[in-house]
Amino acid sequence: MSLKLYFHPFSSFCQKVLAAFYENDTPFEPHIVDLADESSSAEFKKIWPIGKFPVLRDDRKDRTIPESSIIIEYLDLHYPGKAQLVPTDADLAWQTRLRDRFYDLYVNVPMQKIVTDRLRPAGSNDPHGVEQAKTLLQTAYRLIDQQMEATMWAMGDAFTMADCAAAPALFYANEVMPFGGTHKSAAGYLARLMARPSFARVVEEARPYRALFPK
Ligand SMILES: N[C@@H](CCC(=O)N[C@@H](CS)C(=O)NCC(=O)O)C(=O)O
Repeated sequence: MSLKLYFHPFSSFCQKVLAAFYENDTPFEPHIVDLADESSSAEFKKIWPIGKFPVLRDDRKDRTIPESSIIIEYLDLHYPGKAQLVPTDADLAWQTRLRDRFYDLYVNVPMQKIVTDRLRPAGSNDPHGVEQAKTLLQTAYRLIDQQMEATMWAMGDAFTMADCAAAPALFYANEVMPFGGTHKSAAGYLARLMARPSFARVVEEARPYRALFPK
């Protein structure tokens, strides 16, 4: 098999890419990376020294592709399927990328800040950083709520890369800072994402790892 995906099923950025793979039933060889395991982590860093996943390896083209959005763009270009995740229309494409960036940078990243702070050793927490992350998430929720008042998916009727980014970001953000009671349109959007077969499968496959989520 040409495509190998290095990932962890519980990681939000990996889930974004898994949703894209499952949208198109694109075959790949799964390589689960355990960053807590020294040898698994060292092996992975030989492929991508930055050490962040997901990373795609395409043996046929001899390419190593890190970064969730770039992986989805690469799949769309070289392994297209029934769902086109980045529109060919240039104007729709930049708007899709903008929304993808929005969910990564203003939902996923602050959500991770809140979660990973809980994993820090006692005495090394960053309460100021966590407060900033919560404020950013609050602003993002408001904008998402407004945007989703009248649309099905982030870009309208078509499910795109922006929805792949939104799904795990909103799913985990809702765990750390629930928005169901305050942002009804955003909550409706999350419910649609959860019901989407590609993401429902991602959530199901991550279920055995739920104990990793710090309370
Ligand atoms: N910009 C990257 C972010 C990837 C990322 O932050 N991945 C997390 C897991 S969700 C990770 O590898 N964390 C491990 C670490 O930072 O050591 C992308 O879009 O792929």
